[in-house]
Amino acid sequence: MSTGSIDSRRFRERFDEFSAIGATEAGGVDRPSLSEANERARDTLVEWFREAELTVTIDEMGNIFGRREGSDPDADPVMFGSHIDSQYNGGRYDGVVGVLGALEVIESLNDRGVVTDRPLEIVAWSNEEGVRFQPDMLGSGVYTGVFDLEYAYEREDKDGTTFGEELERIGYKGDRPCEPDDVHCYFELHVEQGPFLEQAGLSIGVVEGVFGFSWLDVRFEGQANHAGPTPMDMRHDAFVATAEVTRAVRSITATGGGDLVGTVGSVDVWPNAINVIPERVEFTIDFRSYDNGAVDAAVDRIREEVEWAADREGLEYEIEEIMRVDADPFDDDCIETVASAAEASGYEYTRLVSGAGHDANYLNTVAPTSMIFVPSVDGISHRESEYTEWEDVVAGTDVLYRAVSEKASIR
Ligand code: HGY
Ligand code: MN
Ligand code: MN
Repeated sequence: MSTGSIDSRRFRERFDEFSAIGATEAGGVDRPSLSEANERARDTLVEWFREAELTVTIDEMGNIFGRREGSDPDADPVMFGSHIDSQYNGGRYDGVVGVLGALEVIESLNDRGVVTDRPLEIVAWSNEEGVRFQPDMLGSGVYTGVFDLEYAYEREDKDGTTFGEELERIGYKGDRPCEPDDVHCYFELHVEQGPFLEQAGLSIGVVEGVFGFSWLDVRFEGQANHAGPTPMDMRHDAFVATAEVTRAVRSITATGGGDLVGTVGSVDVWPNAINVIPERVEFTIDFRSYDNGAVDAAVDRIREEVEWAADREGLEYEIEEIMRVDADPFDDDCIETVASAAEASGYEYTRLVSGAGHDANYLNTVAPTSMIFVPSVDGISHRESEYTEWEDVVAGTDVLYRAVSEKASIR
């Protein structure tokens, strides 16, 4: 059944088949970057891209590109896509809606025999989530020159395996140079991963920009000792300092103003035993805001809090900023193209900025960029129960089809 510009049934069947790859009992997916499930998902996608008569290329970072020629071979392509790696036990929609939605746009153009003026290039970026290998948006970050290839290949997971080794092992270390092409513009369809569209009762979000964010790695080093006989005034407890810094993150965001958010998401305690005073704790801090100054101030403040907590407890400490992305607005013309596409499709929409990071953050540094959001039920994401109503996925893909078609025609 075709609604608007795309074939909802075909798209749904493909989405369900893809969701079965690395599916979890609770209805999510476990397809972290370069894992066995991610490899199977990649293989499936490459097969589907080829069936859609796309010319498939894989670059040095394992980014997967599918190209459809236009009538003007010299014209810069319209690029659109997202990512297919997931959180550990994450949601089925995060990233995948943007990649399979892009493929559905290609299939629908094929159905109609439409030849666009400009070439089209759809893409699945590697390592967007940044949970197994930090930082996130690594594939698009190398493509846009934010990171160099060697840095990316050396990223290690918690077992000490490197990104480069894993990319080689799964056969996705391609030979297409991972560097920016002349791209006419970039669109990304994505689930909102927040509550605003659902609260507003709208299917479409026209995204005007993405929060800036900072990721910090903190390490406290104290002294393991017996939890029983060691008097409290003789302790150097790495976890107590961690708890104090975590409270400080919360108080900084409470007073940091505006949309500042802060999270301590990953904590490794050693030796992590019930009757041993924690000797070492390594943990992460994630600050975000659409105001770059607010993120800078939060990072400066937490550096002080880390030092004070270490002093109070008599600990060694290290703090390293492992990633910093600036917030910056998307391209006005691309934003208006998405808004007009939503109007032409008959969807009400609102304009908003994204609290989640996306590959579009980096594409925005090399090509005019904007995004299309569709609602997340209960604002849930990065969780197996992540869910978006299918008609909203279709609506977003409809808008993507129109926005891409608009930009792919040369007047
Ligand atoms: O962290 C993020 O916002 C994205 O999911 N990588
Ligand atoms: Mn995502
Ligand atoms: Mn995500």
